[in-house]
Amino acid sequence: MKEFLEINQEVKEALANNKPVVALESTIIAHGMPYPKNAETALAVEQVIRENGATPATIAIMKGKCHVGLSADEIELLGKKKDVWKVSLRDLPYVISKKMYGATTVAATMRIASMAGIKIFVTGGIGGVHRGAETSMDISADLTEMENTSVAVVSAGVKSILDIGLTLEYLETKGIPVVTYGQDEFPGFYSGKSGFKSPLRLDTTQKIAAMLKTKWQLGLNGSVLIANPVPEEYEVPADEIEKDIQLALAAAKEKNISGKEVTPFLLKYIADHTQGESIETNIALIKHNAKLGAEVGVEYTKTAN
Ligand code: PSU
Ligand code: MN
Repeated sequence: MKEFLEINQEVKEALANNKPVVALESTIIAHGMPYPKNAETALAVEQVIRENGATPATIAIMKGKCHVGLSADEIELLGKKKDVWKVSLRDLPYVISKKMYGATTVAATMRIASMAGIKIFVTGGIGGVHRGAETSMDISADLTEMENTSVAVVSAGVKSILDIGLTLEYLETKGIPVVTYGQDEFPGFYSGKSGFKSPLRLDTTQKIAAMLKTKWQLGLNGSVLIANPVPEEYEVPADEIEKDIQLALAAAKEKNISGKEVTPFLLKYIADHTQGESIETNIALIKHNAKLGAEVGVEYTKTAN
């Protein structure tokens, strides 16, 4: 495996010295947001992680290697380049062997983070069970990856382009703890509310870090979903965004969008139809997640000695 892994100096040193490292995905850069907001956001998120005492490790595939920790120029390139492959788990051997550029989803990022020895990963929202999955069978590989790989994921809940209830059921089936930070309700990505009760709640980063440590000490492999509600001042109320979600789903159906294109199509449609409001919320919540991820990372390295 080592021949495919390229960990940059800063991340290598942090890991060797048991300093907190937070992994970040790159699909959100190449396929989740328009340029230049995507690259600007990626850099700002790294900055938040640094300010909160951890080292950021943005992950992407470049020229046959899994890169852990990117330079500002590399982030800019991924944000701008047109032919960057969206890489979920199944795409890794294809994109690596063809030496292509690839932006990693939650699933692929978690796997590479785990290979590098990183325990905490921050994103905006994970993939999940799609609405209508009972006929389409569209369930993100993010969820199966979370079953297997012992990297905790900080997310603002699950975007309501998905079926939130079914996603929570799936996580339960796979034995993945879902813990919401500081409230009883599971957050709904653009909004702090989703209408679903969170399976678990913890109110301090110390308690979250202790739970991660305990889970993995028990030999229970797999992820923990740490759900972090978007701050109220950045919220878009659920009923406002629902209209656009309905339109996005109808447009996807009409255009026969399927497979890996579904999620990027829906994200772009909603961004285009909310005059950028959803993008601003997205940026705010990722930064907010980065802060929590770094804080949990700091606590985890303290307890993991
Ligand atoms: N959800 C979001 N923003 C995103 C994604 C999901 O709110 O950018 C991206 C993540 O990279 C996630 C991927 O891992 O989409 C899931 O894609 P799919 O549904 O095709 O598995
Ligand atoms: Mn899918």
